[in-house]
Amino acid sequence: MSTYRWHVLGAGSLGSLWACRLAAAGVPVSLLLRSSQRLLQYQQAGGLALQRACTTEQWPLPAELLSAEVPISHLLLACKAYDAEAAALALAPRVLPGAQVLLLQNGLGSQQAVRQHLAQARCIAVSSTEGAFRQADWQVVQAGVGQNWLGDGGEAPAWLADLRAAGIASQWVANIDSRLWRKLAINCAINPLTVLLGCRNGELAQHHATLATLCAELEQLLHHCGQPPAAEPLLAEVQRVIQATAANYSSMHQDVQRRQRTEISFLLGHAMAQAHRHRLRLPALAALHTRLQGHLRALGLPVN
Ligand code: NAD
Ligand code: KPL
Repeated sequence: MSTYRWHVLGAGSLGSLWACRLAAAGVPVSLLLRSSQRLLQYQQAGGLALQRACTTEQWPLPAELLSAEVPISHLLLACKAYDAEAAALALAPRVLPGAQVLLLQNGLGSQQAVRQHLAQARCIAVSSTEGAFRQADWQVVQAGVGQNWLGDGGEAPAWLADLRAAGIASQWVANIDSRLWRKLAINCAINPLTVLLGCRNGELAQHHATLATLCAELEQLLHHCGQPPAAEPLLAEVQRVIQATAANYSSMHQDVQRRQRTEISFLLGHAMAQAHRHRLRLPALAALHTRLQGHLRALGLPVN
Protein backbone atom coordinates (compact mmCIF):
# COMPACT_ATOMS: atom_id res chain seq x y z
CA MET A 1 0.00 0.00 0.00
CA SER A 2 1.38 3.42 -0.97
CA THR A 3 2.10 5.92 1.75
CA TYR A 4 0.98 8.80 -0.44
CA ARG A 5 -2.27 9.77 -2.13
CA TRP A 6 -2.84 10.94 -5.72
CA HIS A 7 -5.29 13.81 -6.03
CA VAL A 8 -6.84 13.75 -9.51
CA LEU A 9 -8.28 16.98 -10.89
CA GLY A 10 -10.71 16.40 -13.69
CA ALA A 11 -13.03 13.41 -13.38
CA GLY A 12 -13.26 13.42 -17.18
CA SER A 13 -11.99 10.84 -19.65
CA LEU A 14 -8.29 10.51 -18.86
CA GLY A 15 -8.55 11.59 -15.21
CA SER A 16 -11.12 8.88 -14.48
CA LEU A 17 -9.13 6.26 -16.41
CA TRP A 18 -5.99 7.03 -14.37
CA ALA A 19 -7.88 7.29 -11.06
CA CYS A 20 -9.64 3.92 -11.43
CA ARG A 21 -6.48 2.08 -12.49
CA LEU A 22 -4.48 3.54 -9.58
CA ALA A 23 -7.25 2.63 -7.14
CA ALA A 24 -7.41 -0.90 -8.56
CA ALA A 25 -3.69 -1.25 -7.81
CA GLY A 26 -4.24 -0.19 -4.20
CA VAL A 27 -2.90 3.36 -4.55
CA PRO A 28 -4.97 5.87 -2.51
CA VAL A 29 -6.77 8.30 -4.86
CA SER A 30 -9.06 11.29 -4.27
CA LEU A 31 -10.94 13.18 -6.95
CA LEU A 32 -11.03 16.99 -6.99
CA LEU A 33 -14.39 18.28 -8.20
CA ARG A 34 -15.24 21.83 -9.14
CA SER A 35 -18.48 22.51 -7.22
CA SER A 36 -20.69 21.26 -4.38
CA GLN A 37 -23.29 20.40 -7.01
CA ARG A 38 -20.82 18.17 -8.92
CA LEU A 39 -19.75 16.58 -5.64
CA LEU A 40 -23.37 15.77 -4.77
CA GLN A 41 -24.02 14.36 -8.27
CA TYR A 42 -20.89 12.22 -7.96
CA GLN A 43 -21.96 10.88 -4.56
CA GLN A 44 -25.45 10.11 -5.89
CA ALA A 45 -23.92 8.21 -8.83
CA GLY A 46 -22.00 6.04 -6.34
CA GLY A 47 -18.56 6.78 -7.80
CA LEU A 48 -16.85 6.29 -11.16
CA ALA A 49 -17.61 3.48 -13.57
CA LEU A 50 -14.76 2.33 -15.81
CA GLN A 51 -15.48 0.13 -18.81
CA ARG A 52 -12.48 -1.70 -20.25
CA ALA A 53 -12.35 -4.84 -22.36
CA CYS A 54 -15.75 -6.41 -21.66
CA THR A 55 -16.08 -5.47 -18.01
CA THR A 56 -17.40 -2.46 -16.13
CA GLU A 57 -16.12 -1.75 -12.64
CA GLN A 58 -17.56 0.71 -10.14
CA TRP A 59 -15.04 2.76 -8.11
CA PRO A 60 -16.54 4.75 -5.21
CA LEU A 61 -13.40 6.87 -4.79
CA PRO A 62 -13.33 9.67 -2.22
CA ALA A 63 -13.92 13.10 -3.72
CA GLU A 64 -13.52 16.65 -2.42
CA LEU A 65 -13.69 20.26 -3.57
CA LEU A 66 -10.65 22.20 -4.77
CA SER A 67 -11.10 24.40 -1.72
CA ALA A 68 -10.74 21.51 0.79
CA GLU A 69 -7.82 21.89 3.18
CA VAL A 70 -6.02 18.55 2.86
CA PRO A 71 -2.46 19.20 1.59
CA ILE A 72 -1.58 17.73 -1.80
CA SER A 73 1.65 15.78 -2.29
CA HIS A 74 0.83 14.07 -5.64
CA LEU A 75 -1.43 15.75 -8.16
CA LEU A 76 -2.64 14.56 -11.54
CA LEU A 77 -3.90 17.56 -13.51
CA ALA A 78 -6.19 15.90 -16.03
CA CYS A 79 -8.23 18.79 -17.41
CA LYS A 80 -8.16 20.34 -20.89
CA ALA A 81 -5.23 22.65 -21.66
CA TYR A 82 -7.44 25.77 -21.49
CA ASP A 83 -8.54 24.91 -17.91
CA ALA A 84 -5.11 23.99 -16.54
CA GLU A 85 -3.82 27.41 -15.48
CA ALA A 86 -6.98 28.32 -13.53
CA ALA A 87 -6.97 24.89 -11.87
CA ALA A 88 -3.33 25.28 -10.82
CA LEU A 89 -4.01 28.74 -9.42
CA ALA A 90 -6.95 27.45 -7.38
CA LEU A 91 -4.93 24.51 -5.99
CA ALA A 92 -1.67 26.39 -5.37
CA PRO A 93 -2.30 26.99 -1.62
CA ARG A 94 -2.78 23.23 -1.09
CA VAL A 95 0.21 22.00 -3.08
CA LEU A 96 3.12 21.11 -0.77
CA PRO A 97 6.73 22.13 -1.46
CA GLY A 98 8.31 19.33 -3.51
CA ALA A 99 4.89 17.94 -4.50
CA GLN A 100 4.79 15.82 -7.67
CA VAL A 101 2.43 17.23 -10.31
CA LEU A 102 1.64 15.40 -13.55
CA LEU A 103 0.41 17.57 -16.43
CA LEU A 104 -1.67 15.51 -18.85
CA GLN A 105 -2.52 18.33 -21.25
CA ASN A 106 -2.13 17.97 -24.98
CA GLY A 107 -0.15 20.62 -26.89
CA LEU A 108 2.17 23.22 -25.43
CA GLY A 109 1.77 26.44 -23.48
CA SER A 110 -0.41 25.27 -20.60
CA GLN A 111 2.50 23.44 -18.90
CA GLN A 112 4.52 26.66 -18.73
CA ALA A 113 1.53 28.57 -17.31
CA VAL A 114 0.93 25.91 -14.63
CA ARG A 115 4.61 25.90 -13.60
CA GLN A 116 4.42 29.65 -12.87
CA HIS A 117 1.65 29.05 -10.31
CA LEU A 118 3.11 25.87 -8.81
CA ALA A 119 6.75 26.92 -8.50
CA GLN A 120 7.02 24.98 -5.19
CA ALA A 121 6.25 21.67 -6.95
CA ARG A 122 7.97 19.32 -9.37
CA CYS A 123 5.82 19.63 -12.50
CA ILE A 124 6.20 16.71 -14.90
CA ALA A 125 4.72 16.88 -18.39
CA VAL A 126 3.03 13.84 -19.92
CA SER A 127 2.52 13.08 -23.58
CA SER A 128 -0.20 10.45 -23.92
CA THR A 129 -1.48 8.30 -26.73
CA GLU A 130 -4.02 6.58 -24.50
CA GLY A 131 -7.66 6.84 -25.50
CA ALA A 132 -10.73 7.24 -23.30
CA PHE A 133 -14.13 8.85 -23.62
CA ARG A 134 -17.06 9.65 -21.38
CA GLN A 135 -20.19 7.66 -22.09
CA ALA A 136 -22.10 9.72 -19.52
CA ASP A 137 -21.22 11.66 -16.40
CA TRP A 138 -18.94 9.53 -14.18
CA GLN A 139 -18.87 6.71 -16.78
CA VAL A 140 -15.67 6.29 -18.75
CA VAL A 141 -14.69 3.88 -21.48
CA GLN A 142 -11.08 2.94 -22.20
CA ALA A 143 -10.98 3.24 -25.97
CA GLY A 144 -7.65 1.67 -26.73
CA VAL A 145 -4.22 0.84 -25.48
CA GLY A 146 -1.65 3.61 -25.52
CA GLN A 147 1.56 4.87 -24.03
CA ASN A 148 2.49 7.73 -21.73
CA TRP A 149 5.84 9.50 -21.93
CA LEU A 150 6.77 11.50 -18.86
CA GLY A 151 9.61 13.86 -18.07
CA ASP A 152 10.87 17.13 -16.69
CA GLY A 153 14.53 16.93 -17.67
CA GLY A 154 15.45 15.27 -14.36
CA GLU A 155 15.69 11.74 -12.98
CA ALA A 156 12.75 9.32 -12.99
CA PRO A 157 10.83 9.38 -9.67
CA ALA A 158 10.34 6.21 -7.59
CA TRP A 159 6.52 6.33 -7.93
CA LEU A 160 6.83 5.59 -11.66
CA ALA A 161 6.90 1.91 -10.63
CA ASP A 162 3.43 2.36 -9.07
CA LEU A 163 2.03 3.69 -12.36
CA ARG A 164 3.41 0.66 -14.17
CA ALA A 165 2.09 -1.69 -11.50
CA ALA A 166 -1.32 -0.09 -12.05
CA GLY A 167 -1.12 -0.99 -15.76
CA ILE A 168 -0.51 2.61 -16.85
CA ALA A 169 2.09 2.21 -19.61
CA SER A 170 4.64 4.82 -18.63
CA GLN A 171 8.06 5.62 -19.99
CA TRP A 172 10.41 8.23 -18.56
CA VAL A 173 12.11 10.34 -21.24
CA ALA A 174 15.09 12.67 -20.98
CA ASN A 175 13.62 15.20 -23.41
CA ILE A 176 9.86 15.49 -22.92
CA ASP A 177 9.77 18.83 -24.80
CA SER A 178 10.87 17.05 -27.95
CA ARG A 179 7.97 14.56 -27.56
CA LEU A 180 5.46 17.33 -26.94
CA TRP A 181 6.69 19.37 -29.90
CA ARG A 182 6.60 16.32 -32.19
CA LYS A 183 3.03 15.51 -31.17
CA LEU A 184 2.04 19.17 -31.51
CA ALA A 185 3.45 19.25 -35.05
CA ILE A 186 1.55 16.06 -35.99
CA ASN A 187 -1.65 17.46 -34.50
CA CYS A 188 -1.14 20.77 -36.37
CA ALA A 189 -0.82 18.92 -39.68
CA ILE A 190 -3.80 16.60 -39.13
CA ASN A 191 -6.42 18.02 -36.76
CA PRO A 192 -7.31 21.41 -38.35
CA LEU A 193 -7.61 19.84 -41.82
CA THR A 194 -9.99 17.16 -40.53
CA VAL A 195 -12.17 19.93 -39.08
CA LEU A 196 -12.13 22.07 -42.23
CA LEU A 197 -12.70 19.12 -44.57
CA GLY A 198 -15.15 17.46 -42.18
CA CYS A 199 -13.43 14.09 -42.54
CA ARG A 200 -11.81 11.16 -40.79
CA ASN A 201 -8.02 11.12 -40.50
CA GLY A 202 -7.69 8.57 -43.34
CA GLU A 203 -9.17 10.90 -45.96
CA LEU A 204 -6.20 13.24 -45.55
CA ALA A 205 -4.12 10.72 -47.52
CA GLN A 206 -5.71 12.31 -50.61
CA HIS A 207 -4.24 15.72 -49.69
CA HIS A 208 -0.56 14.92 -50.06
CA ALA A 209 0.57 18.31 -51.44
CA THR A 210 -1.16 20.27 -48.65
CA LEU A 211 0.33 18.00 -45.98
CA ALA A 212 3.79 18.30 -47.55
CA THR A 213 3.62 22.12 -47.47
CA LEU A 214 2.38 22.19 -43.87
CA CYS A 215 5.03 19.71 -42.73
CA ALA A 216 7.81 21.71 -44.42
CA GLU A 217 6.71 24.82 -42.51
CA LEU A 218 6.34 22.89 -39.25
CA GLU A 219 9.87 21.52 -39.69
CA GLN A 220 11.17 25.09 -40.10
CA LEU A 221 9.37 26.08 -36.92
CA LEU A 222 10.76 23.12 -34.96
CA HIS A 223 14.30 24.04 -36.03
CA HIS A 224 13.80 27.68 -34.96
CA CYS A 225 12.40 26.54 -31.61
CA GLY A 226 15.51 24.46 -30.89
CA GLN A 227 13.77 21.14 -31.59
CA PRO A 228 15.58 19.69 -34.65
CA PRO A 229 15.14 16.02 -33.59
CA ALA A 230 11.35 16.58 -33.43
CA ALA A 231 11.41 17.73 -37.07
CA GLU A 232 12.84 14.59 -38.65
CA PRO A 233 11.16 13.31 -40.91
CA LEU A 234 7.78 14.86 -40.17
CA LEU A 235 5.81 14.20 -43.37
CA ALA A 236 6.53 10.45 -43.25
CA GLU A 237 5.40 10.30 -39.62
CA VAL A 238 2.22 12.30 -40.36
CA GLN A 239 1.42 9.87 -43.20
CA ARG A 240 2.06 6.93 -40.87
CA VAL A 241 -0.33 8.37 -38.23
CA ILE A 242 -2.97 9.05 -40.90
CA GLN A 243 -2.78 5.40 -41.99
CA ALA A 244 -2.72 4.04 -38.42
CA THR A 245 -5.72 6.16 -37.36
CA ALA A 246 -7.52 6.20 -40.74
CA ALA A 247 -10.92 5.27 -39.31
CA ASN A 248 -10.76 7.80 -36.45
CA TYR A 249 -11.97 11.34 -36.21
CA SER A 250 -9.26 13.59 -34.75
CA SER A 251 -9.77 14.93 -31.23
CA MET A 252 -10.34 18.44 -32.62
CA HIS A 253 -12.93 17.15 -35.08
CA GLN A 254 -14.70 15.39 -32.17
CA ASP A 255 -14.66 18.58 -30.06
CA VAL A 256 -16.19 20.59 -32.92
CA GLN A 257 -18.73 17.88 -33.64
CA ARG A 258 -19.85 18.04 -29.99
CA ARG A 259 -19.85 21.87 -30.16
CA GLN A 260 -17.15 21.95 -27.48
CA ARG A 261 -14.23 24.31 -27.14
CA THR A 262 -11.10 23.04 -28.91
CA GLU A 263 -7.48 23.17 -27.71
CA ILE A 264 -6.51 25.29 -30.77
CA SER A 265 -4.52 27.82 -28.70
CA PHE A 266 -2.24 25.07 -27.41
CA LEU A 267 -1.74 23.47 -30.84
CA LEU A 268 -1.83 25.60 -34.01
CA GLY A 269 -2.25 28.80 -31.96
CA HIS A 270 0.90 27.97 -29.99
CA ALA A 271 2.77 27.19 -33.22
CA MET A 272 1.76 30.57 -34.70
CA ALA A 273 2.71 32.44 -31.50
CA GLN A 274 6.17 30.81 -31.57
CA ALA A 275 6.59 31.62 -35.28
CA HIS A 276 5.75 35.24 -34.50
CA ARG A 277 8.28 35.26 -31.64
CA HIS A 278 10.99 33.99 -34.02
CA ARG A 279 9.87 36.41 -36.81
CA LEU A 280 9.27 33.39 -39.02
CA ARG A 281 6.87 33.62 -41.97
CA LEU A 282 4.82 30.43 -42.34
CA PRO A 283 2.11 31.32 -44.87
CA ALA A 284 0.39 27.91 -45.19
CA LEU A 285 0.13 27.45 -41.41
CA ALA A 286 -1.03 31.06 -40.96
CA ALA A 287 -3.75 30.58 -43.61
CA LEU A 288 -4.80 27.30 -41.96
CA HIS A 289 -5.02 29.04 -38.58
CA THR A 290 -7.12 31.89 -40.01
CA ARG A 291 -9.46 29.45 -41.78
CA LEU A 292 -9.84 27.33 -38.67
CA GLN A 293 -10.62 30.35 -36.49
CA GLY A 294 -13.17 31.52 -39.08
CA HIS A 295 -14.78 28.08 -39.07
CA LEU A 296 -14.98 28.00 -35.25
CA ARG A 297 -16.34 31.58 -35.14
CA ALA A 298 -19.06 30.68 -37.64
CA LEU A 299 -20.09 27.79 -35.37
CA GLY A 300 -20.17 30.08 -32.33
CA LEU A 301 -17.18 28.30 -30.75
CA PRO A 302 -14.24 30.05 -29.04
CA VAL A 303 -11.39 30.84 -31.46
CA ASN A 304 -8.79 30.44 -28.70
P1 NAD B 1 -12.30 15.79 -20.42
O1 NAD B 1 -12.99 17.03 -20.89
O2 NAD B 1 -12.95 14.47 -20.62
O3 NAD B 1 -12.03 15.92 -18.85
C1 NAD B 1 -11.57 17.09 -18.26
C2 NAD B 1 -12.28 17.22 -16.93
O4 NAD B 1 -11.67 18.27 -16.19
C3 NAD B 1 -13.78 17.59 -17.06
O5 NAD B 1 -14.52 16.69 -16.29
C4 NAD B 1 -13.85 19.00 -16.46
O6 NAD B 1 -15.07 19.27 -15.81
C5 NAD B 1 -12.70 18.92 -15.46
N1 NAD B 1 -12.21 20.22 -14.99
C6 NAD B 1 -11.77 21.29 -15.71
N2 NAD B 1 -11.41 22.28 -14.88
C7 NAD B 1 -11.64 21.84 -13.62
C8 NAD B 1 -11.50 22.43 -12.32
N3 NAD B 1 -11.03 23.67 -12.15
N4 NAD B 1 -11.85 21.69 -11.26
C9 NAD B 1 -12.31 20.42 -11.38
N5 NAD B 1 -12.47 19.82 -12.57
C10 NAD B 1 -12.14 20.53 -13.68
O7 NAD B 1 -10.84 15.85 -21.04
P2 NAD B 1 -9.89 14.61 -21.40
O8 NAD B 1 -10.34 14.01 -22.68
O9 NAD B 1 -9.70 13.75 -20.22
O10 NAD B 1 -8.54 15.39 -21.76
C11 NAD B 1 -7.66 15.91 -20.79
C12 NAD B 1 -6.35 16.26 -21.54
O11 NAD B 1 -5.78 15.04 -22.00
C13 NAD B 1 -6.58 17.14 -22.77
O12 NAD B 1 -5.55 18.06 -22.91
C14 NAD B 1 -6.59 16.13 -23.91
O13 NAD B 1 -6.17 16.70 -25.15
C15 NAD B 1 -5.56 15.13 -23.41
N6 NAD B 1 -5.72 13.80 -24.01
C16 NAD B 1 -6.94 13.16 -23.97
C17 NAD B 1 -7.07 11.90 -24.51
C18 NAD B 1 -8.37 11.14 -24.46
O14 NAD B 1 -8.47 10.04 -25.03
N7 NAD B 1 -9.40 11.62 -23.80
C19 NAD B 1 -5.95 11.28 -25.11
C20 NAD B 1 -4.71 11.94 -25.13
C21 NAD B 1 -4.62 13.21 -24.57
O1 KPL C 1 -3.55 12.90 -31.58
C1 KPL C 1 -4.39 12.88 -32.45
C2 KPL C 1 -5.64 13.65 -32.21
O2 KPL C 1 -6.65 13.36 -32.79
O3 KPL C 1 -5.56 14.61 -31.39
C3 KPL C 1 -4.15 12.16 -33.73
C4 KPL C 1 -2.76 11.51 -33.66
C5 KPL C 1 -4.21 13.10 -34.87
C6 KPL C 1 -5.08 10.99 -33.95
O4 KPL C 1 -6.35 11.37 -34.28
